[in-house]
Amino acid sequence: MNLDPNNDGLYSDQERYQLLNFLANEYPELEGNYDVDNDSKVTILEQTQGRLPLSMRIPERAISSEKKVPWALNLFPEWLMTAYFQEDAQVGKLPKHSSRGTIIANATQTTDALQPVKADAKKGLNF
Ligand SMILES: [Ca+2]
Repeated sequence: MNLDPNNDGLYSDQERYQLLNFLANEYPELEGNYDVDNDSKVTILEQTQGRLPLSMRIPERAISSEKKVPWALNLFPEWLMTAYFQEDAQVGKLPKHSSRGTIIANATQTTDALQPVKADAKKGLNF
């Protein structure tokens, strides 16, 4: 079972769709119409709107299951109030950085000399 085929350590909307299908097959009480717009992706909004957080609904027997779901920082997006991912930034200077999470607070830095820089796709941001 590979729930992170793009291997970036996060759940994309396509991967979240697969993750929720897997969980619904393993734990029928988690079944739900997550993919509201039928695009074979599940956004965080689709996952969370109108229901309790996934982390509160996963049954206790999942802890002892042989089938483990890979951990990712955004496995339970409801835990992320505001998070900034290097994947959301383009290489180069960053006058702004979009956030993810329950509270969206996009970061901006208008002073050119103080703008962080992303030098490479997977080497973080330098402040
Ligand atoms: Ca969808």
